Amino acid sequence: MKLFKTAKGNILQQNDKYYSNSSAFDELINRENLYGYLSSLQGFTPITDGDAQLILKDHIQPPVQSQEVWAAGVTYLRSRDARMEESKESGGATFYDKVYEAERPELFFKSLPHRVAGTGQDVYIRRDSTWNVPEPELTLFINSKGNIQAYTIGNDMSSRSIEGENPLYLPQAKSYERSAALGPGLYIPEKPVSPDTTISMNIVRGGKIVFGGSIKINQMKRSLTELAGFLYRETDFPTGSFLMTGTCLVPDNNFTLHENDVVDITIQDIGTLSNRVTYKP
Ligand code: DO4
Ligand code: MG
Repeated sequence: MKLFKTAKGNILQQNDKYYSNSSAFDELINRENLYGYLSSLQGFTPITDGDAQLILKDHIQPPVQSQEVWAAGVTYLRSRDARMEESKESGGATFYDKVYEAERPELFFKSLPHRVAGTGQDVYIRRDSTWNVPEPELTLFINSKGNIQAYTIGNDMSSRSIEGENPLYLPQAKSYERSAALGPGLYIPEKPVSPDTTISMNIVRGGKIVFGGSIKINQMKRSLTELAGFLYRETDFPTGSFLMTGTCLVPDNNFTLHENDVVDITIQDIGTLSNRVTYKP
């Protein structure tokens, strides 16, 4: 089933029927057995398909209220190779190789909730960066007890020129206004997502696809529970957290995003996250 946060309340989609509810999103999602709770439809009222579609079209928000957004890096071989290449001049390449093999994963703080874009909203590229890319990532919603309860789509917008110049610049390459997009909603399955789940990304410029690709999450070096476990080792998240799990779709080195490009990321069963690229006004 899917849960959407909107400016008109929460909308649940279950077996092709829609229900609405006005609970605070934080309280609604931070549970053990979120699937079981939502299946009971407690506190939800049926609404028509037409009403639900209208609300979702005009009022959808990113599926986050007070949660921090974190990200894992170098969880796929393709990401390790891309980082090693971009940072070879700075002497930083070896760190990516080491972290790919190490027991401890790379985890970094990505965004506070107010900087996150939802589907249909703009994401930003930095004016002080010459090489900007989107990173399509399966994203976990982990409750305050550290258990994965739901999934969404994440775009870890990144400056590869800043990251490549010096690994210590990672926070500036990764964390700035609208550098994170999440959505369209939360996907809450009864069982964990299948390793055969596919992530696809199209980047559209002037109506033409300038990058397209897809991968399966079974290419990831680490398990989803391992990443969640490291994030919660010595850190509390009272309302839960979001964790982007790393990218495997990396456009060629001569590709950089342009203003007005549209990035569409689709993950099987979850939906499509669509964002236009622009500069911070
Ligand atoms: O270490 C740099 C960031 C890696 C990353 O964001 C990814 O692999 O997705
Ligand atoms: Mg990433």
